[in-house]
Amino acid sequence: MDAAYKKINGTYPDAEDQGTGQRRRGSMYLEEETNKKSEVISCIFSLKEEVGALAKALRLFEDKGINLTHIESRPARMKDQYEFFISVDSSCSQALDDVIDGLRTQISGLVHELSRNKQKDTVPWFPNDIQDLDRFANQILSYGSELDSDHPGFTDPVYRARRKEFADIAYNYRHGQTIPRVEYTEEEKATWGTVFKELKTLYPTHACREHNRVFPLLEKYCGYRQDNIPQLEDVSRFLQSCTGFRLRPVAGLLSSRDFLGGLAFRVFHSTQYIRHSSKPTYTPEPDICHELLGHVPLFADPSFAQFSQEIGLASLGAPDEYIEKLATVYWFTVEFGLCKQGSEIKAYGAGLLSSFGELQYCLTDEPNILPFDPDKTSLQKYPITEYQPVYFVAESFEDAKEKVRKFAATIPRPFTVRYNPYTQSIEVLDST
Ligand code: HBI
Ligand code: NLE
Ligand code: FE
Repeated sequence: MDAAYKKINGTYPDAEDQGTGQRRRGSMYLEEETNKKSEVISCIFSLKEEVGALAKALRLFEDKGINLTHIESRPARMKDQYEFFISVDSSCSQALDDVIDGLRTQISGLVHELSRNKQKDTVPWFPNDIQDLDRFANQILSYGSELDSDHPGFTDPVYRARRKEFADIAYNYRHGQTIPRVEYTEEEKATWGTVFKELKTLYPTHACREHNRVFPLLEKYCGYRQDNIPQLEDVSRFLQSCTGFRLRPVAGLLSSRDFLGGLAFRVFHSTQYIRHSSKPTYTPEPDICHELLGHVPLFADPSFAQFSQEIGLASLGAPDEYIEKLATVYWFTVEFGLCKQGSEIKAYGAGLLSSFGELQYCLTDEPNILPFDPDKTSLQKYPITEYQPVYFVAESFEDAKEKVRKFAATIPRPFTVRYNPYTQSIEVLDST
């Protein structure tokens, strides 16, 4: 396993689920997820809640000699139904076809296959309807073991147990539900307080004007305060009233394809847990500080919201190598972007606006600053566990949007897509 991200199909961070990640020192670069050799195949099937239903389904796997590497259950959207999420190794690919057939005909009408080695020349699956995003919940990635073992929370059993509570909220969440409120501990509130206070003193000089314009509204309407961690539900409602963007809780990192797909629907997958108290300055993982202080203010800005959705729409059904490029464009804009404002350069990337360490660093003369140009930016390598050595500066959100649109037009797709906000679904227009 050589990828910086690795699929664990489960709850973060579970040592039992960790494979043997190759250790590399110094900077760790994001590698193409698509180069993973050993694929896992997953599927979800639903069963009526009755005695023996699961045993019957599992017998199909047993009969074909398939070894399940993962199984979990959750209540289905339909009443009296349970969903089972299972994974098998890709060596079972052929036998799994038979089992899926068997499930469909004998036991459960509803079987969704989630990740199968893609055949050449086929368009990768993408969500068509906002409810389809429910299918992403179990597809969580972990950083490689280098990060896990370096992670200050890795050896803290209390922190790990807490992370599992948050993961369960996200796994059970369905589109349209109210996001469960969380009572944060005193320690968690103290961590938030430190991050909030330090960042608030930097924003007037370091953050872009759009961020500074929205921040007071979040203080007024969403409970943004040093002594209070705002609730995702309240923030999501606020965002919906500004730009139609909404939040949905997520247990950890999604694949680039899934994550960008959410943006096409103006849905932002948001973590709910907070970083470990020992390192408030910078964490490589997204956490609630990152989402609420970094991302949320900009998703309330109409021009930026549209820019983000355009990246999402461009990703739908795109070939793997273009997903990689779009994810890189996303990284250097939405996550770590700088922009010109008058004669100055300011930060608009959420990864900068949520780290009081990197926010200061990014405007010193230490890093390299290059002009934003998707053709070049999309090819730039970057570390994911330390301050960025390179940043790209956009002329404005409008200019960045125009450039990304031109770039997206070069993605080979036999169709174009349009979002229909009335039905919250994707319209596919044949362009062949
Ligand atoms: N998943 N939950 C979550 N949050 C992110 O910010 C995120 C992600 N997956 C990928 C990702 N960000 C980006 O780095 C790009 O790959 C899109
Ligand atoms: N480094 C950021 C922070 O410390 O808030 C998080 C980045 C998530 C991609
Ligand atoms: Fe982020």
